[in-house]
Amino acid sequence: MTQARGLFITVEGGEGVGKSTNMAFIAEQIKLAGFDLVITREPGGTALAEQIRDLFLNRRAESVAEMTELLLVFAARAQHIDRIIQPALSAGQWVLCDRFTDATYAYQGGGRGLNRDVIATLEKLVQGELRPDITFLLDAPIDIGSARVAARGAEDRLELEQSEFFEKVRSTYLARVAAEPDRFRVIDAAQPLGDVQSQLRVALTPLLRREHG
Ligand code: Z5A
Repeated sequence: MTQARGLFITVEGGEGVGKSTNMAFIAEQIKLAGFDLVITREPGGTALAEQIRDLFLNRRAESVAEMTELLLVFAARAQHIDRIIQPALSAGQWVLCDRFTDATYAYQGGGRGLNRDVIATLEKLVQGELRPDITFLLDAPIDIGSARVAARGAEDRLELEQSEFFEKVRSTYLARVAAEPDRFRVIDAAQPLGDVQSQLRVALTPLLRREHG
């Protein structure tokens, strides 16, 4: 019997909306339901891709060209898919990934203004047919996320951007939800953490009723 492909779940949203906090909650629910889970993130997920993440995020004197930024995230993604995501899914494991290509459309497309068709071309080249099955979008007004990040301190290169950039990121995410409503589960991340996790639990319940591979 051929192995059923695992479920590919991604978590997206602007800065400070609570992705890291809620990744742990989602992972716990999936594991409690008995599924074999790989938890990972982008950019990153392998040693080489994490090095690319550092190149991508570290603050530096030299400004980073928009196309360089785009190619760095797709270089990291190519490695991550080949070494981690695709093997896990093929083996029937579930993959839970903190950000994926929706972030590229939101940040490099919406935020930086790079052409959407160029991103789509790279998406097809690097990913083939691979797309997330389900995406949780943690959505909150940008001032809420910014305040949470500021309280945490030590901002990376992208977190230094102005609010206009983050408004474009948020509106691009919401436009993607409108274009693919079946894939996205939008969570109101402005609520207290307990309420955010209640929303996540409701959204996860039907997924966790699936048969084990
Ligand atoms: N990027 C890109 O440009 N293109 C791409 O293709 C990809 C990524 C894949 C790294 O992502 C950067 O890469 C990111 C986009 C870019 N840049 N930005 N900005 P990252 O995921 O590592 O960084 P981030 O988006 O900035 O995430 P973050 O700063 O780590 O925030 P978070 O994970 O969403 O939030 P958190 O750490 O879980 O929570 C922040 C604080 O808020 C923390 O103290 C929590 O305890 C608190 N918190 C969380 N939820 C709540 C609620 N509900 N109430 C109150 N307080 C809360």
